[in-house]
Amino acid sequence: MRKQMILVLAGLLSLVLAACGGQAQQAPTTAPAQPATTAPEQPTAAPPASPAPTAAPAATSAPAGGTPAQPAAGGLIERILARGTLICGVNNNPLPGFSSVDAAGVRAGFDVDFCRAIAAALFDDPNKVEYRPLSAQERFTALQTGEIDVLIRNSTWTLGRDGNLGLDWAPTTFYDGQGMMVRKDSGINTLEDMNGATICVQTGTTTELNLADQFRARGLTFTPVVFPDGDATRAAYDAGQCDGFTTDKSGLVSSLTLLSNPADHKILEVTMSKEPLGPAVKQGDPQWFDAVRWIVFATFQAEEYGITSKNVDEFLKSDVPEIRRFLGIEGDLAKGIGLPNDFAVRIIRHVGNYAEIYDRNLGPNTPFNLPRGLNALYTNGGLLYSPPFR
Ligand SMILES: N[C@@H](CCC(=O)N[C@@H](CS)C(=O)NCC(=O)O)C(=O)O
Repeated sequence: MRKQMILVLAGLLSLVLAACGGQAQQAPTTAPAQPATTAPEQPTAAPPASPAPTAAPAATSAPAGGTPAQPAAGGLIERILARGTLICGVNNNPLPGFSSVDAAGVRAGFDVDFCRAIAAALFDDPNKVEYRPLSAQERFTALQTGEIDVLIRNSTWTLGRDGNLGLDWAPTTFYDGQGMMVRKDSGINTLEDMNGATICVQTGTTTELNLADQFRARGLTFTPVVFPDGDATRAAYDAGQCDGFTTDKSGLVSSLTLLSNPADHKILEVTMSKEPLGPAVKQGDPQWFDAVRWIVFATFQAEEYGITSKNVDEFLKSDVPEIRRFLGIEGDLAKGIGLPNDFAVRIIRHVGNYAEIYDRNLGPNTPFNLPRGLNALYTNGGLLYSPPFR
């Protein structure tokens, strides 16, 4: 009996550590049988737990433009198309700018737009998405069990998560880093001013681990005040229970708008970590992984070419070979990744290129007005770079 208890406790601990990006080894095959408990916004039957990985069909010549998708038999793309909606895992708490639901019940944000881009590529309809709100703790289990097709929830790509949790990350859509928020009247300007401070932090995140590393490296002590969800963490800081509140800088900028007196707070200059955020899928379906990757790349490439939702019809008349290939007017490039040849056109028309997505949610006409920084194209000094569409 005691032995059983110890085993159960050890199992639970390894799950928590794995979700936190810690050392626990959790191979995909040992994924817990129970899907994440969060109720879907629009319930749909969950797909089978283990998609059978199938090789992509061999490329054959096919007509250009609007070529039907060639999804691998038994693969996730085929099942998503048959289901008629993409199941996209998103944040369960409001993260304005990234994922939140407005008064009319419409979900919007930067992460949400990438769910919409995938639906646009698959269905020519960005609304064919069922959003599955997930907490930090639930998110990776939901992928492992097949409850969701893709996770787009401010989730950092790390070696431990990629390897030990049996996941794959698509290209980073938002290069972020961990920050620290404090009250303006606290006299705190650097982490060094925070020796002995209490810090509100969320469990199940890279944040919790980075915080400990950063303070230890600087020889500083702190008391973590830990919460399982973002709303509670922010509320505790807002209520004055902590001297500092730490998470991704995107999360801080977003949370600032939800505090009772945003003007009373500031985000320190320091960046404590690298937080490359992007869509994640379950390992084992290479065609689906490729499709999600190239959908993200298409948003970068469209920006590089200057193709937008407003001018895409003009570009469809282009006689420049690389533009014609990118838009699927010529060739049959997308067939091998199970997408229709015009998938880039569908994304651009319905959701826009990367700059349009960024500006709509985080740009100068939003409350966030976030400079592009690392999230600029490589041609503008940033890190966004698409491999060739050839
Ligand atoms: N990028 C980090 C942090 C992600 C994260 O969960 N951030 C918090 C704070 S912004 C959040 O989204 N909280 C909402 C919630 O879990 O309820 C990670 O992948 O671990």
